[in-house]
Amino acid sequence: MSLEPVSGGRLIVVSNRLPLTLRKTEKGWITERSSGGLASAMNPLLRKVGGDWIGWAGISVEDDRESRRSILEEWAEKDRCFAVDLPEDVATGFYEGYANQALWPVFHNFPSQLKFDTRAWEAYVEANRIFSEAVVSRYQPNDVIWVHDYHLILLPQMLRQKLPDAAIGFFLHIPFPSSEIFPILPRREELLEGLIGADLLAFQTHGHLQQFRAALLRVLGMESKIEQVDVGSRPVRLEALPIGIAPEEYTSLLTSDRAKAEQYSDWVARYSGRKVLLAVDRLDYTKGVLERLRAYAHLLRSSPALSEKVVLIQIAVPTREGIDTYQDLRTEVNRLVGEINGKIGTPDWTPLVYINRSIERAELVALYKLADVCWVGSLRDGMNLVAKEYVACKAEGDGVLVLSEFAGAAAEMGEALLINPFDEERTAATVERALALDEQERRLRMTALHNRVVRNDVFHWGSRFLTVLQEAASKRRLYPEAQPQRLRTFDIRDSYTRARRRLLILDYDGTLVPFAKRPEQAVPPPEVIDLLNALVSDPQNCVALLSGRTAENLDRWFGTVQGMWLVAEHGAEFKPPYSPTWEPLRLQMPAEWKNKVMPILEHFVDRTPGSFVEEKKWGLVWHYRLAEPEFGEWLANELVSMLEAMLAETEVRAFRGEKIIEVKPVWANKGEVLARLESVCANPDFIFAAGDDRTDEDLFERLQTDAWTIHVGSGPTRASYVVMDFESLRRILKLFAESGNARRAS
Ligand code: ADQ
Repeated sequence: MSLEPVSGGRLIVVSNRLPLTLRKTEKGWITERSSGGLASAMNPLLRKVGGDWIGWAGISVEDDRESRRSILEEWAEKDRCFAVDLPEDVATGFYEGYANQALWPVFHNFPSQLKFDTRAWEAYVEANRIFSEAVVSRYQPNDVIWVHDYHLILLPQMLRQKLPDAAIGFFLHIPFPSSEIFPILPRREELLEGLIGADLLAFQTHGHLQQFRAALLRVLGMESKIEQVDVGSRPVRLEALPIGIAPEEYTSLLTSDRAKAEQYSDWVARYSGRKVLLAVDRLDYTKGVLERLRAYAHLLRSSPALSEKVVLIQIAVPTREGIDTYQDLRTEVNRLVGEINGKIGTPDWTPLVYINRSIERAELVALYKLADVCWVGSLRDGMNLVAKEYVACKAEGDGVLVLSEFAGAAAEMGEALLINPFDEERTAATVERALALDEQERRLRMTALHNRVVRNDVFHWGSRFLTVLQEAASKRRLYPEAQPQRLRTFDIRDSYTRARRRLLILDYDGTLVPFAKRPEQAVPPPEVIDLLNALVSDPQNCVALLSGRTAENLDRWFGTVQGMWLVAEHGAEFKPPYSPTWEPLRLQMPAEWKNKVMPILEHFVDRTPGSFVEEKKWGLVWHYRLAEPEFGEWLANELVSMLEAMLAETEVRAFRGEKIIEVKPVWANKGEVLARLESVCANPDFIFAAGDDRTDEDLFERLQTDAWTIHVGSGPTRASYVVMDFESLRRILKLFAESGNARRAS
């Protein structure tokens, strides 16, 4: 797989931090490697692919700008790392404020840690804007832009406005929260709108992707497919792409670094006779360090046989220390470390080795190699690279991974021993089991994990992201050509007149007549009945009226139009011309699901003055045209989210229509009926289909490109043509009727 943009352009990576960080020492500014998962993963990838990296270089104040400048220039020249400078107040509000005290906690399901203030939000917007300018200034046509993570959620849309044609991808490294929690976030609409400016949105797991789709539906009322959401007529591709590591960055270190190899031998001697448990985390409350320490204390207290036989090495890198919560966490961790060693340790045994600093990569690898068990206890984590790094260092198949089921890694590392880190007692029991696992099982599990981590490495991930992004961008570029055109009456009349066999498929509400306040008020006026009679009277025509209405309703209104196909409830049943009876499209009974869904809809009726439920044979419809518009839309989103979860395993779905939510079987759709119509009206050389809402889109999608598919009204559509309203459509049908009459007369 290739990693280079096929467009011939360059790759521009944008993330909050660069892989290099500036640190002020007594001697002045020095360059250090950045810590954290994003830098660990992207650094090797970018070294291989080549490309520019745009990111923030850390807080700077006016008087030290000059002294930093030469270092930043060197970064740009040597490493192609381009630093964005943020004014100090913007940087603080953006990074410590909205990004890390609003987005981080809420995205990790810790709403109680949410702190919001408007100034921090404004700083977040401003920082994203400054980033967008930095990208625009480097961008050249055909470049591919890859935006990373929660700090830059507004960036895709900002870039789309400035660079409408650019290929823009976004990867979220952290989880996406459930649709119950996401709406808590102040400015949630802007966040979602920011994201959907991209061509590709990728998440660590399918679970996160599903939660994102649920949030889109609930907050913006936007429906999506599993792999795509349409923003107007612009498609946005959705993907789950679990990140990997560069295994050889770890495995090569033990052999290449002699000093570390010696240190490793020292450690092996020091811990001989003891089992080593290892934990490596940024000191963040989402990583479950406190919970781990408590579970460890529980284990030691409940299993005295382990006394002096095990050691837990906990590496904790300081992080975000400007934020109070992190300082409190550090204090509590320190207290617990003291308590465990003080109360459980002996003169010959320190049960817990606590290292509260960043360590070198080679040292980390030596520890991975040494550890009998790696204990990843995240309360919530996008992926967790430590789990993968440990496994990569276990080529011989020794070692056991204990992994939190709430880390994204759990979705693809099923051979690990999974824990619920909130359950102290059972976690302790699982760790005990890990320590005692027999060799055969250990090898079996570790070999499977190791092979997978090596196979699905970060290059594989990067290459897949860039391939999908470029596919998505080229698909979008094709879309404008597929935009519906205005219908030219001359062309269609000409085509109609020349045709020998015609299939005309018409929707009713919103297409032939305007919407009425209540469904029963939309009685067809005589003009429409005359028009339909004129069309069916032409023996070359096969006319079908496809509606969401019930069979009984269609009979009552169109029973006098002889020779027309009637299709009721979006395709659930139909009546051929001159037939006295209705036939179901599938030989099925309307199912019992209605008994479960009806009480929910009734509950929504109670909550929404002016709304009501219509019961059909095959479906149920909640109408809210008369409800207060904003409240109605909000409740409609709620209702669809609730029904989607409830009906997930069934063949019934909730569909949004024009001020309605319709619950019906998936197979009852206009696209399915088409096959039946085409089998009776064989080989038509003129196919005409007109409709105004989403149910008609199923039909347009099924029809070949040479069919005349007409969307009535505004909004996105797959139809080839649009007309303004029902009156415009009637004018076209009148033209058809007149040209038929004229021909017969001549
Ligand atoms: P992080 O939250 O930073 O990343 P993680 O995936 O565990 O979490 O990555 C941490 C990285 O830092 C690892 O590469 C690890 O080796 C390194 N590291 C940790 N402690 C260290 C120490 N003391 N010294 C040196 N290095 C240390 C975010 C998301 C994760 C997601 C990654 C990548 O929160 O869920 O896996 O991005 O997408």
